[in-house]
Amino acid sequence: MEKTWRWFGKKDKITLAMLRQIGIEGIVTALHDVPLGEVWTREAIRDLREYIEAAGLRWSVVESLPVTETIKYGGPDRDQQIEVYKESLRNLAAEGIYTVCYNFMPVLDWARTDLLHPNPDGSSNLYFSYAEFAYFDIYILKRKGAREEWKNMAPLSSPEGDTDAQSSISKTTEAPSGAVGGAARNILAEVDALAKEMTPEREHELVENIVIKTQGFVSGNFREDDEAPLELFHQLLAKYEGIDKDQLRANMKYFLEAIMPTCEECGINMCVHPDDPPIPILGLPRIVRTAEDIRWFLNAVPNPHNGLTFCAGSLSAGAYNDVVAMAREFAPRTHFVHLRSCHIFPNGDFTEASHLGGRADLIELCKIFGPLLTSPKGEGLPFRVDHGRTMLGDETRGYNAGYSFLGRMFAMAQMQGVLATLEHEAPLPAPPQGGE
Ligand code: DNO
Repeated sequence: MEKTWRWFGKKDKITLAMLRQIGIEGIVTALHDVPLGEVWTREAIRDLREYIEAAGLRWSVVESLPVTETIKYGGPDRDQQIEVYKESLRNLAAEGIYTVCYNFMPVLDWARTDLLHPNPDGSSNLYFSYAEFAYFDIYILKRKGAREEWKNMAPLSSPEGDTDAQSSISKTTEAPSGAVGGAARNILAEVDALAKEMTPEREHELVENIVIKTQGFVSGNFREDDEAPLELFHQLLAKYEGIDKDQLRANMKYFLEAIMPTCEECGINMCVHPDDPPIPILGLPRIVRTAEDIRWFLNAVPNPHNGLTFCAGSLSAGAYNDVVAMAREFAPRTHFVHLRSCHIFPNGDFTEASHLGGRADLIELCKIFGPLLTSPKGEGLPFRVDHGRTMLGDETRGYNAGYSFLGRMFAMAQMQGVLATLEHEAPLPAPPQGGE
């Protein structure tokens, strides 16, 4: 596998020179300064590519080329936005960048309620609490219908009608005795109890965590300097009125069918990132969260350029996902891998486990993905460690949430060790000579 690292551009406090020292081969990045919906010009791409190459690295993957909301909800300007997208794809390919990660999550990209959740050993992790997220939805956002939806929410239950998912819940989730069963959890009661002890500071922190600190740097809808993020939230949510799961699926299919000829022409591999967390939130449908969903979009547009970012972390946060079985099934259409693993608590809340622990079984995933090559030149399938603990002073350095240096470096070293051991046990065949 190709060892890559998500780097946030020239302003990133983690420099390319630092990454060279820790064995990174490829860079995962984006043109973070280009406003949403504008073309990525060839000049701007070339400038960043050359900067990366001058440091002895290569720009391996784009994460993300954002799909604007209008494409997701099917607004009147979606065709124009798809043309913009195609032009950016052509420009990327012309500069030699062929792997493009994106997501199809409405309004909110990834979500966490606590960005520095303390671990017993003194380091900290990202954490998702259903009750706190529901508090944000009901008491802060005051979204219409939210109370009713949370009343029926059972964090550990599988999506309706998905029998694979149902059987994997029992296989993969430990529930210590005396624990609250997910299905029986009364989230509303927890939210109301939380409301009694809530302070303005904690409310502010929740908004910061859910809207600003997690979204601001990923080229999503919200920016760090947004003065009225909640208003923007409501405006965006309103665009999705009447958009259910089937409609969102139809819009994804429309987008993929429209861009596939360009991808074929330029050799671009698209890889959608799963929904994180893999649950419907804020009354919005989420369509890349289970094996059934992934099967659906791969079959709906059965073109090898339409593929998946296998984010083991996002998938392992769903109790109904058997991550190893999914890796086996979807490896042939996987163009990019995020190595990360979650631990789900008995009540459904989850945190990010060590890269050698949790539900995802990253060692087994390395066995599955390790031997796969992405090009005739013999480059391995690109992977990056996703997130990582915040440790040993990372917290004072101003890194983006979930993107520490020492914590991620530690996780990367663990994965490098796993890969080296596997290769030692079963060496890979030499790559074909001569390239394309
Ligand atoms: C969060 C990331 C996501 C991801 C996008 C891809 O840490 O994994 O923001 O980059 O969803 O489009």
